[in-house]
Amino acid sequence: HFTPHPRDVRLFSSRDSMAEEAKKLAGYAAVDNHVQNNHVVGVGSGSTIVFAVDRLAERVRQEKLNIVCVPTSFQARQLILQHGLTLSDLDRHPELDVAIDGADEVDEALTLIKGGGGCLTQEKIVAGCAKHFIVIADFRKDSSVLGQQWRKGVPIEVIPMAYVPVSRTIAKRFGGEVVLRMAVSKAGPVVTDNSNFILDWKFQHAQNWTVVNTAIKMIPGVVETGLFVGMAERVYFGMEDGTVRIR
Ligand code: ABF
Repeated sequence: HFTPHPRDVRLFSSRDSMAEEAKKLAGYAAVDNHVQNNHVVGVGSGSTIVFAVDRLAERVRQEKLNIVCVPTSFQARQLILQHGLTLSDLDRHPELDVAIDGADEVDEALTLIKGGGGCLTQEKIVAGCAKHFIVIADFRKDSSVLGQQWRKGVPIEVIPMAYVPVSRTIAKRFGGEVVLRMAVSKAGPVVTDNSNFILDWKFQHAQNWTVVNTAIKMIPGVVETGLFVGMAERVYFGMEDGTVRIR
């Protein structure tokens, strides 16, 4: 067991609480700048989006906005309902004005790694239906090259029966290591909202993400990758100094 020195405990928790504040700054700024009356809004997953939904609900109440929300996950659906927002889906609203979502890592070109929470497929579908896809994140997600901040690899959703051949193909063609994501209890694999498994591909070095993303998607059994290439229009980073940096 690792027991940190009391001095470091204080350091850790202050960085963490700074990150929480930063998530809030990013979430609030994105909602204030990109959501207007009569908008259909895609609601992402994770912990940062919680702040955006808080702000959205506040604005709906205060400004009497008419907003419809499309969720990217079971969690997002619960958030929308708990906040008393209007829940919809892609059947009724296949075209969204804006989608707002978190990310695990963002590089200079706005390429994202997403799916740390396992909701990448629905997140990519919803983002793809939005006129504007806006990402919110704290300063820890900002990276010049993917892999510097997020160490867990690229999440890939697969059909359960294909997880072994897909893992082998990816490792053989692109290097690195591919692991099946296990539940916290270790009793079995993580199962997604779509009843699939998640592989985490720990790549060794930066790649041409456009090429790699397309190639991985072509492997039979792959449902979706957590690489979001050329999708994000803008990223809001909450910073340690209390400002918001927009890329
Ligand atoms: C979703 O939640 C995911 O794609 C990403 O993995 C994660 C980000 O979560 P958080 O905001 O908690 O860092 O957006």
